[in-house]
Amino acid sequence: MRPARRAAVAIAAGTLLTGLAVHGTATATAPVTEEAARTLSVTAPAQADTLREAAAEQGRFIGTALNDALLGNSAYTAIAGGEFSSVTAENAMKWGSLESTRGQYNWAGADRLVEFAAANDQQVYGHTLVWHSQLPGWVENGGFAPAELREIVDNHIATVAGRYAGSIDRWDVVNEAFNENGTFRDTVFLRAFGERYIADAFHAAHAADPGAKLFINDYNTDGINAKSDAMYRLVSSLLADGVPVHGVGFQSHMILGQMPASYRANLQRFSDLGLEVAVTELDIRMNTPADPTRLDRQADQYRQVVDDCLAVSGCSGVTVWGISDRDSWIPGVFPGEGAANLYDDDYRPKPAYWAVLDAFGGAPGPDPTDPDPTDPDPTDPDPTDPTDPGTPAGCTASYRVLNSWGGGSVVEVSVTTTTALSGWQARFTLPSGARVTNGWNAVFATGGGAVTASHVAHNRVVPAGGTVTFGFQADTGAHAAPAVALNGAECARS
Ligand code: 9MR
Repeated sequence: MRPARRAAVAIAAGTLLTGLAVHGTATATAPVTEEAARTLSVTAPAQADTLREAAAEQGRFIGTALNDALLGNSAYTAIAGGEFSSVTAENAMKWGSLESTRGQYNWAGADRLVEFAAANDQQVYGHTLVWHSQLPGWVENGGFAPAELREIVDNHIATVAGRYAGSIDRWDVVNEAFNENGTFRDTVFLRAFGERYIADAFHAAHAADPGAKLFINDYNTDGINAKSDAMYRLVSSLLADGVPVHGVGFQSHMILGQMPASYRANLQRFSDLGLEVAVTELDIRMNTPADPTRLDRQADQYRQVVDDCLAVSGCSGVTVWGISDRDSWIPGVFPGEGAANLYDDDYRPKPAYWAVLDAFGGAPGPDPTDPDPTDPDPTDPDPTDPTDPGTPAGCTASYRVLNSWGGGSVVEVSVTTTTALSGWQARFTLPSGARVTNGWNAVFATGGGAVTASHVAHNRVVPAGGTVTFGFQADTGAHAAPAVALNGAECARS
């Protein structure tokens, strides 16, 4: 069965965060009114204020690795859908996740990712078809004769790439094929077939999904060194042999202060072969706890990566490996290190986020001289501090249950403010401890039925007389509209 791409768009379009998307959703449920159009115009940014908008203006994608287990977390999905234009499955498309038992596939996580991407108008970066790690024991230790292993590998590639054909923009066909000294890594595949397993995998992937761009991906190939030289020789010979290889992925798991000086030149030489290059798993780790000096240096290093990608015409985009520091693989593998991502443990954007946004030509971040840079305006609510309601605003609010069923409802809230805001929180209470399960145009926190909806980047600034509209799905059926308070002041109903 192919994932229901169209259905997913209709169901989950609400997780989109762009202005366009909001009105796309409105179209599905109610005609776009003149008032709605005005709302769009007051919130439309002069300069891109999400990573995905800014990157798109440069003709690049900005991606993240999605952790399937976190797709129920609304703060996580709001960022994943709103800020990124490409998603890679952090684990869900690996052989060990999909086919831990021979011939028995578990598609649930990979399907969810593809559906999430369709709902959020995102590209999908498939990761990964042939890799020595996260390989099920039955493949690794099966003791198969080469002919049988050939069939197993071909079947796996045909089944996985075939299932998602048309939904995947790029596939990491082969991952981490090299040792640090540039020799081929000793794997079950190399032992059975020699290095031709790589060309064979590309042919098999191309046959299964002729539309996908096929990549080879590795780590510690970020600068010019023995390992990236070996990668360069390999892809040159694959191209010469007519193997359908289209791109090289540079994982870029970096250490603070250790950006290879030859990073740009390295990307460039692969681009000069006519290949696409992409930064595929970027993170920049440091000793923890992080401090402001290290976070600023990290921001500079992130900026440098984006600058280098933008300077290389074949560089199609940058994927960061996960959203927040809290969800990163680093602390588990490198104890005492972490803080490697663009968002902190509480999903607040770090200096690195603002640097990436700025490097892509987006809106400038907070003023570095601001004593509380996470609080957009001390007179308005600090989105990171639930006890700071900011300056109360005069407001009117409408709370509309658009749709409901036994255990769920879809709600849209519109709030019009009499005073200009540069940051806002709307609060209201759901019946008997119900929760927001996902939402759009705001970040939601729920506790005991009380809901706080805080602005997101694109609707942070609201002029006097302006309206913000956000919505959510709740795990409670039809219910009466509660009072809505904006920045601590209860709004008149409209
Ligand atoms: O981030 C992934 C982590 O959750 C897994 O446990 C790990 C298993 O090997 O893989 C991590 O992702 C890796 C990626 O698939 C390939 N390049 C290195 C990444 C970090 O280890």
